[in-house]
Amino acid sequence: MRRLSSAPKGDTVLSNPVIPGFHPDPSVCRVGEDFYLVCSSFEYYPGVPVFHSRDLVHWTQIGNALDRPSQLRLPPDSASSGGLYAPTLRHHDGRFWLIVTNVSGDGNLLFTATDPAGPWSDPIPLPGVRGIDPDLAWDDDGTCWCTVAGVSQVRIDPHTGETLGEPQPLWSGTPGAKAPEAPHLHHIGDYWYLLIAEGGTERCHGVSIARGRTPQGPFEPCPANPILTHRGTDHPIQNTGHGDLVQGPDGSWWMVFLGVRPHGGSPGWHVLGRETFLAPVTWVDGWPVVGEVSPVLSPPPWPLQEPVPTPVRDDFEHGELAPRWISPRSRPVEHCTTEERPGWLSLRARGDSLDDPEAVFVGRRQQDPTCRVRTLVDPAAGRGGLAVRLDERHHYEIEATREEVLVIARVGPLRSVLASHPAPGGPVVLRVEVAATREVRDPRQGPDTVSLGLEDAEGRYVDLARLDGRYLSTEVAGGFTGRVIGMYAAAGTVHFDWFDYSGGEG
Ligand code: 6LW
Repeated sequence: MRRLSSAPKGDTVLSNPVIPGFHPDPSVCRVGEDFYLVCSSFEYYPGVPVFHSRDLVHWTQIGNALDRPSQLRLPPDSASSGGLYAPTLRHHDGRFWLIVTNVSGDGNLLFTATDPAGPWSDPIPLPGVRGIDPDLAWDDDGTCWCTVAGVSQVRIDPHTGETLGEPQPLWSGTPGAKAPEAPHLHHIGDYWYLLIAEGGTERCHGVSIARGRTPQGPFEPCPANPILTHRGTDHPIQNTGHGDLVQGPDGSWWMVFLGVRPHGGSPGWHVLGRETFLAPVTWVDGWPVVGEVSPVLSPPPWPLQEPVPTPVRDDFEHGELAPRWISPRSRPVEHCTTEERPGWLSLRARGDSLDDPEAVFVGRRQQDPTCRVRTLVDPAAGRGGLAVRLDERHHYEIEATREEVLVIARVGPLRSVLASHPAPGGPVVLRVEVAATREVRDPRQGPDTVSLGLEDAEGRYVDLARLDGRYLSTEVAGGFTGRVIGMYAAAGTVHFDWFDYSGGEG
């Protein structure tokens, strides 16, 4: 809905972010006419969403690379915003290679696949590679270099995970700038380019680059560094950084990178997490120059593909959940199944509220600043409902039992029941409406309003609470994720017939 809309003259408007919602740390590669892209997924299971595109503008999620317990272990005590950080995706020697850090225990892991939609291999551990944000690059003679945040590099055998030699420091970015990270090494023309992020992933984020004649350097920094940053500007897209480069089949160059869209007054709150944006890249004197970053994209110089719209409704008629559905830490079938009651998603509680890291929650990323979400829930054998989740300590929910419908808010150490309403009896439609702040009349105004309620027997919305969305923002909660909206069970078994998500403008 938001991705393509009609401009006044009937032209097509292409929106940036190209992958909206909590999809940070993009890494991209091209094989022939196909582009593939992966993102970080932190504490969510399955992990590392994989996207496909033919035009770099319209992306379709084709899977999650780590979708089996043998690939992704996120123990119950693993922290939110822990888990999987900053993958790199490459195609080499007829295979796809994915390297990612599981900061919640398993460290750096390598996976391979012939089809990026999966299945991906079991992990090849890399115990000798220390540091986050691992990158993979192959020299002309087949030597494989793994480069990590810091920035340092070590030669590895990607088939065994063995390190061959000691890590060597490469280039740490602008002197004094914090957090040199997100390295990606590309061989372009006569140079090896080392792209990094620096300044931290908040408002000072940026992308800088250096080049050398070999993958090991020495590296000469670009005189125009940072080549991308929005620090100190009032641009509607902030925190731009953590990029990767890719060349189109026509020879043009592009950067994918993360950014956020803050709303509201001061200091500005972003609620959708860090999203994936696209910008054109040109080359001047052997250095990349990042073109305009705009919420409206200029069309790339090739035919655009027909976008594949995400259906508004999931009706759970099919056994497998679509890849957009994610859960904190794990999703055992004993707790989440479409088999128990055909055409319904059944969730069996583990933990008695969303405060519990093991709570049974199945959600999808909020991808639009303004959106409406509805679900039909049958609480006859339990207690559960519809929640907007940032982490265990920050969530709003509307919860149904046989007797009543409650609105609950958890913000940091505080937990409150804010409203209650008698249950209408039988299955009930619960609703969440998020309205982004369009005009700031008060510098203290929050980013959006989250209202939670139910539908009466005539389908009319009964609004039970209207809450300031800032408490479910990254600026308040901290961390690296974004809002996920979904269904949960807090006692017994709760059945969901369907779930609608529709995004609006603004
Ligand atoms: C990631 C680092 C970063 O590892 O944030 O924005 C960290 N960049 O590169 C978490 O996504």
